[in-house]
Amino acid sequence: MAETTDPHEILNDPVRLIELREIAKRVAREAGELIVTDRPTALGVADTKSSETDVVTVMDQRSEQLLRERLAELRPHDGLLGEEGASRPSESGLTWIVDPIDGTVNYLYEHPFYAVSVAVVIGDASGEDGWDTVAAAVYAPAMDEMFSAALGQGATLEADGVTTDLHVNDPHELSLALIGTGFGYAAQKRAVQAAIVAELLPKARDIRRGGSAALDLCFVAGGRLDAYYESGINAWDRAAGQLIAAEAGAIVSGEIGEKPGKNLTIAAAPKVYAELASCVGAKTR
Ligand code: LIP
Repeated sequence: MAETTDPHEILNDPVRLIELREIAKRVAREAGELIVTDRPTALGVADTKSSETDVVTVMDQRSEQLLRERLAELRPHDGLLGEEGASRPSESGLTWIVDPIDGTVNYLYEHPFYAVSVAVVIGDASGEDGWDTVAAAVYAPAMDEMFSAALGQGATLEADGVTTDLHVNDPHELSLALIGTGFGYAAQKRAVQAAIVAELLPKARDIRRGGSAALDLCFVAGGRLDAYYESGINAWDRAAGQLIAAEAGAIVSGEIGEKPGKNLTIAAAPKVYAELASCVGAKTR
């Protein structure tokens, strides 16, 4: 695939966007299959990060190694940013942002809600929001579900040999909305988040805490959640899911009027977005 000098030209090139989406799906599926087939019988914790509960397994590391190697083969001039440390500067203006296992604690506990998240973005991927996703795939191997999207081309779910276009639900008010959220690994942050969810709970239909931001965002896209919000997630947790949710009709932001970021990520069906954002915004700072 010939590379142009201006990466922004890809925004007007549906064929190239489709090619990037297919690469994202291919490598996400390969990594997803690896973490299932090669899972050791006695999987342990290889390392911890921000706290004793923020764990890394050998399969997080092997999955990211596969993603790094395959993307270097398929897209040698693109950059790379991975949760477990993979990093490569971009020559093309495009960067792949990957989470080798999003929902690592679920994976460790053999809870099926985990995924490989692969996004390709345009812009400065070194920061929280100086980039925009142009193609994405989130593959949940335990459920054999492939969520994907390309900018301006909608979002789909591939499962059981069937491809379905994804569209958000249409709840008319927050009290009828099923809302996903998540919590950080630090006790002090969790106390703040608990206070916010305690205020929200009586105002919503119900709350779900799945454990994978990437899948929570895809579940909003597919109408399995009406909205999702979380404070403290990283670029690799959301880079793919935020495009998939937006392409399915969700309003995706940080605080109202801001891009999603470390402080806050919201993806919501349009009619409940403003009410949810007013409940969870600002207080998460
Ligand atoms: C996870 C996020 C999730 C959050 C978890 C964890 P990880 O990412 O996807 O939304 O609530 O605490 O951070 O650590 O499994 O890649």
